[in-house]
Amino acid sequence: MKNKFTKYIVGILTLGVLAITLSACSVTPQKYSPNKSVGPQVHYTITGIDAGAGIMASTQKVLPAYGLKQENWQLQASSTAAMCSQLQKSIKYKQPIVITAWQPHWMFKKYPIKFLKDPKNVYGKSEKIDTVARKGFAKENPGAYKFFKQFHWNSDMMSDIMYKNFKGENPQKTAREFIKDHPKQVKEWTKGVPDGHGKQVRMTYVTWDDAIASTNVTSQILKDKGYNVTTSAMEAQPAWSSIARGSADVTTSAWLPVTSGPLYKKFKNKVEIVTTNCPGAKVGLAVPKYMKNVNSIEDLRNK
Ligand code: PBE
Repeated sequence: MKNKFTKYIVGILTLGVLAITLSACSVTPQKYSPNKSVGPQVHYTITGIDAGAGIMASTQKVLPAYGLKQENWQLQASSTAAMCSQLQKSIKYKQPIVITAWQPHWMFKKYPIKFLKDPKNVYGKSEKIDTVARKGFAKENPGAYKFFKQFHWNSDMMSDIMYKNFKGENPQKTAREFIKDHPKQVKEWTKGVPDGHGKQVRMTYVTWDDAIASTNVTSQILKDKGYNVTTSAMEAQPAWSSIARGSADVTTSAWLPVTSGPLYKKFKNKVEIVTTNCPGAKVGLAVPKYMKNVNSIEDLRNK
């Protein structure tokens, strides 16, 4: 009798614990509510990317500039991939999320998101992607320099490449396909560029999607022209300092004037801006389009 009773109690307890555990696991955050302030809905958190990115530094300036610091908003560092998978999950359940975003990038092709207005222009009025070389590169390697001076493309071309890479295509293969599909552009970029005869070109880049795209395309074209091109992936700070020191020659992924601005300022005397290779870039915060009442960074503040 006693034994039976104990079993009964143990059974009830087990069920109880199980029920609590299951319900805890299945708690999904609430859907976005247009009638409530955004802050509490996202736990005053902006989902960001790797800490070394320029967009992270700019966002740290956004917090005080828009009065979000007082509300204890914080910027959470992660990675582009982690941020995008968080975004994807939120979109699936129509939950609120605020992310750091930039264009050109495939995220605007894949997800229904919108940039928030930045009336204080903390992220800059008009960003562009520049090619930056060490001082002396033009003189010592005029052929390759000429190519980089002539290398200009646009956001659409870049986004197409980035999206293919995102879907799992090999970036070198994507670059070769792009070169094959754009003979006119490649001809313009290589016009008057002499054969490299094995001359070395050392490129640096950070493994951000845009830099992977431009580094693969340019290095492949120069290789086809007979140059001996090396590409080294590193963090943003070493990528710039190696060019400044002269242990690397060139990078095609400087977001200026604002996003990579702090690094440019630091190394300005030792580097040269060769050209703008992609105009019309944009950096800022973004939210899913269903967050109807959030259209400006100013809308993040409690009403
Ligand atoms: N990005 C992409 C980088 C540059 C390229 C905007 C994430 C950044 O420094 O923030």
